[in-house]
Amino acid sequence: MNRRSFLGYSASAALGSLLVRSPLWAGPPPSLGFRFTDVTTSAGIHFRHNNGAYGGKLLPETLGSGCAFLDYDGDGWQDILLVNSMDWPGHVRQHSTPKLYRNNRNGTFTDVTREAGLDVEMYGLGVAVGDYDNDGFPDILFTCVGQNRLFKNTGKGRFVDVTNSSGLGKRLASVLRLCGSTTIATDSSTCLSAIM
Ligand SMILES: [Ca+2]
Ligand SMILES: [Ca+2]
Repeated sequence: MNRRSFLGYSASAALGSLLVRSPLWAGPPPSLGFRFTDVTTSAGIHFRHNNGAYGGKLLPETLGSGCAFLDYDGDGWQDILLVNSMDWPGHVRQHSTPKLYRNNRNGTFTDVTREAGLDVEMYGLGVAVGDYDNDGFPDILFTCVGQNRLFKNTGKGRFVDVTNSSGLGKRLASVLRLCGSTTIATDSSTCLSAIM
């Protein structure tokens, strides 16, 4: 047995011994003390993501999309925002938008996308929530294939697209600085910074 064979044999033997003794192989795992139950449908969430796939096998189709919990109406109950993509140009088959679900405070949610002003097609991938204008209401930044979109929360149950007025128009990848007061403060001035 040469040196290389000996080292390979030793490594295999050590790994085998480790696996045999590992708790991972010692039977079923202990109870965690809790379980998750799928309540998507009973909670009123009827969302289907559209990645626009038509056979071209484009990279963004594989990236999925983001989601966020946010209390957009300030009632103290977390609402749900689900990012959506869309059909590719030249292969349009359906209208697909992000979805906003308002918390009904009883374990169910109501689709308020249209009345909230978010019935807007975009090839969304990710989302960030923050109060960029420090008015106490969380705003929404979608990161997209193409134009990123910033929606300002009016505080009256609606969002307004401020992408262009905020200086984000036609900036597909940028670093911007947004004044706000919430979770992504990067310095003592409590200003939000976003990197896209
Ligand atoms: Ca809420
Ligand atoms: Ca705000």
